Amino acid sequence: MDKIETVQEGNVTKVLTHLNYLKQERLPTQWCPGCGNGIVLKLVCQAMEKLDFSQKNTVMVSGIGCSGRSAGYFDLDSIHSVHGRAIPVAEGIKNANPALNVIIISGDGDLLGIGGNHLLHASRRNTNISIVCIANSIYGMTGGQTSPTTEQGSKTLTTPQGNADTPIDVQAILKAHNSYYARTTVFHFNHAEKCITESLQHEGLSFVEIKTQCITNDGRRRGFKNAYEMMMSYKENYKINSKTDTLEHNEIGIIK
Ligand SMILES: Cc1ncc(C[n+]2csc(CCOP(=O)(O)OP(=O)(O)O)c2C)c(N)n1
Ligand SMILES: [Mg+2]
Repeated sequence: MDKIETVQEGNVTKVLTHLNYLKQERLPTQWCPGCGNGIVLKLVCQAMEKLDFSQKNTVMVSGIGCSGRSAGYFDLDSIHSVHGRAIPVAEGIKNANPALNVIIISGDGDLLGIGGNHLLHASRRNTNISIVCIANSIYGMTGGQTSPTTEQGSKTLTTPQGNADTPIDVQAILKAHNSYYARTTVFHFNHAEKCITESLQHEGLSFVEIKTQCITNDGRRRGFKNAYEMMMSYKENYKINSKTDTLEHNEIGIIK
């Protein structure tokens, strides 16, 4: 298939060069209609383009899950690694060749659940890699079990009466070791792009927690009719705070 390079908007022809970071013959993605993962891919591509990242000098790593399929869509060296192990794989690549930009895109279950211990230690080492966490608050691929970012009281496949536990405080983990942490949502598109762009520029470990909707295995159990309603709930529930060193529960921003 030819590469999609332009789109016509009225009289204006827009050049979509950021799409050249993706294997366009693999599009559309396999993700469900309404899934937010495609938005994250686009944001990462735009951030890479802004920083003029070369395809030869950049490696994309994912773990396992719906979001774990992200790495395979990029037209550069990429690894769809094993569950929970995206971080050590990325650290290995970076240590072997520090000249590479090493980026992880993976899920909340993968990075904070089974892979949570690796995050603790990568943050302690402050390894110079960039992590983009697709935080859909659920184990999407396996049917909608609770994940470390599931809100307290949230109904999931494994907590039909509501989740009793509090979500993990990722901010605290990253802050403890002076690493870069940003929280954003797929609704706040420009904010999310800024968070990712700055994280790619950061020297040391960076972690962007991006709230993303899963209508299929999360939203529908919580009374949302469609993905649009879920995205509007991000607009409603999250406010940008660019003047703080600690984000409250309902705030999005950058801490570094
Ligand atoms: C060692 C191991 N344990 C369990 C699984 C089953 N499994 C596959 S994906 C997944 C959860 C992924 O959740 P998340 O990282 O949040 O990704 P999402 O599907 O939500 O994008 C699990 C438990 C596995 N593949 N390997
Ligand atoms: Mg998930």
